[in-house]
Amino acid sequence: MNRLSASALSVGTAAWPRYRPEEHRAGIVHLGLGNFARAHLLAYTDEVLARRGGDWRIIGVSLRGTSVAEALNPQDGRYTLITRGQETHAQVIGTLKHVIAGTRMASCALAAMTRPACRIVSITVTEKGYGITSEGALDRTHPAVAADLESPAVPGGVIGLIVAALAARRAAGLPAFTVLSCDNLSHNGQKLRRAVLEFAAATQQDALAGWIAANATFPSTMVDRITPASTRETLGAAQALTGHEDLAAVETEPFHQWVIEDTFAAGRPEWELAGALFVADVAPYEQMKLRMLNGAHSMLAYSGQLSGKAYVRDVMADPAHAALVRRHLKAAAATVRGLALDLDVYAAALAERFVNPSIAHATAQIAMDGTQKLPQRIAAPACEALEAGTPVRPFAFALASWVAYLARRDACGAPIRVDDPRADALRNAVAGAKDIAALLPALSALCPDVLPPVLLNGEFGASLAQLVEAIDSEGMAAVIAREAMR
Ligand code: CS2
Repeated sequence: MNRLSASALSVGTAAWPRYRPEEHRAGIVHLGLGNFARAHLLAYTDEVLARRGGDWRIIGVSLRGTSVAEALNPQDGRYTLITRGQETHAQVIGTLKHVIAGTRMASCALAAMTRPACRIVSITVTEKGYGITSEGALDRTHPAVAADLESPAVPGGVIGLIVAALAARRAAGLPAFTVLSCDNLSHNGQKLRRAVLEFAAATQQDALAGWIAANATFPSTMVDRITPASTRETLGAAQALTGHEDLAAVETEPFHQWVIEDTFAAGRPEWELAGALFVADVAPYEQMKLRMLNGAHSMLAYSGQLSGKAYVRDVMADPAHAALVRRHLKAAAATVRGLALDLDVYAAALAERFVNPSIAHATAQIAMDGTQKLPQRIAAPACEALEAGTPVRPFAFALASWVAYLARRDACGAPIRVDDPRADALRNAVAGAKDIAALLPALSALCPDVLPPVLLNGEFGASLAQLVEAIDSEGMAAVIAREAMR
C-alpha cells in the first residue's frame, strides 16, 4: 500500500484538494500540530486556499516529540480528515507544507517565523502548553518559560519562540506578525499578549516589549470542533477511504465553529469563506463555549470515569447522566452575559453533538489536565452564579466529581495517577488528607483557581463536601441517579 503524498492519486471515495497546494507559499507558522489543529485551523485554511488561493499554506512546528513530523513529512504534509456524522466523509487536506521538530526545532522554527512571508503565528498547544497563569500573567514556574528565561536565544516554549522571533524581525526591519492563540483559555489572545510582553521585559528587552505592543496583534478566538485522539481504526478508515496508507489521519465531527477578533497585523486568509465569524469582542462567545460545552465535558468526564463510561456517547446513553449534562448546560448558560443568541438552542445542539454515536470521544482524554481547565470551565461560572443567585448545584457536582476522581484508588488500594501537570502535588494532597472531606481545603490551598476558598463556605461548601462524601461511600452511579431526581 502506497503512502499518502503530494503525488498520490485519488483511488478511494475521499475528496482531494481542489487546488494545487505546492503552488502556494506558506504565510502561517503553526505551533502545536495536534489533532485539533488538523481538524480545525488547517481545514478552514484548506477551504480558503481552494476558494480564493493565496500564500497561506502552513508550516507546522511540533514543540515536543517528533512523531507528528515523522508521520506527516513523508506524506508531504497531506493527511485525511474523516468527518463522522450521520454519514462519513473523508477529505485529503493540502494546507500543511511540512513539520519542524526534533533537536533543531528552535533554529528551524525561528527561521520560519522570521521569513518575510510569515504573517501569522497560530497556536494550539493546549491550556498547559503556554506558561500563563489563570489570571494571565507569565508563569515563571512553567518548565518551558523557566528554561527560556535562562536561555532566550534557544527557546523551546511558545512564549520564548514568539519573543525571539519578534526580536529577530525587529532587528531585521521586518514587520511584526499576528499571534493567534486557538486554545480553550478565556481571553486567550489578551493573556498571551500580556505574557509575551512580560517575557520580553524580563529578558531586559524593554524596547522590544514596546515594539511588540505597538506592532504585533493578539486576537482572541473561540474555537470549537470535537476531535478525539486518533486510533488504529482511524488510520484503517483513512486507508479504506483514500486508498493510501496515512499515519496522520484525524477524525472529527461535522460541526465546527471559529469566532475571531478581526485585529490582524499583516493580513489574513478569508477564513469567513469557510464559516469563521469575525467579531469585535470574542469574550461572550468564548464564555458560552468554555462554560457550556467544555464545562459540561469536564463534568461528564470525571463523573463518567467514576461510573464506568469510557466515551462521551456512553454518558449520553444513560438517561440520568444525560439529564445531569442538560442540567449543567442550563446552569452554565445562566452565567453567560452579553450574547444575543438563544442559549437553549445552543444547549440542545451541544447535547446532540455529545450523543453522536460515530465519535468515540474518551472521557479519559477530557479528564486530563483538570487544574488547567477547571478554572475557566467551572470555578469562574460557579463564583458568578453564587453571586447572582442562579443555580449552583451543577457546579458543586462537577467539582465534587473532580475531587473524587483525584482520590480514586486501584483494586489494591493504591492511588491512581492522574494526567495533569500538577499530578505530583495533587497526589501528595490526596495522600496527606486524613479523609476525603479534609481533601477539599488541601486542594483549595493548592489550586485556589480551581477551588476558590469562597466555594468551600456556606451552602455551596456544604453541598460540595456532602457530594464528595456520597460519591466516596455510595459510588458515582448511585449519586448520579439521585442527583438526576432532584
Ligand atoms: C474537551 C475539548 O478535552 C477537552 O477538554 O473539552 O477538547 C473539546 O472537545 C473541544 O474544546 C471542542 O471544541
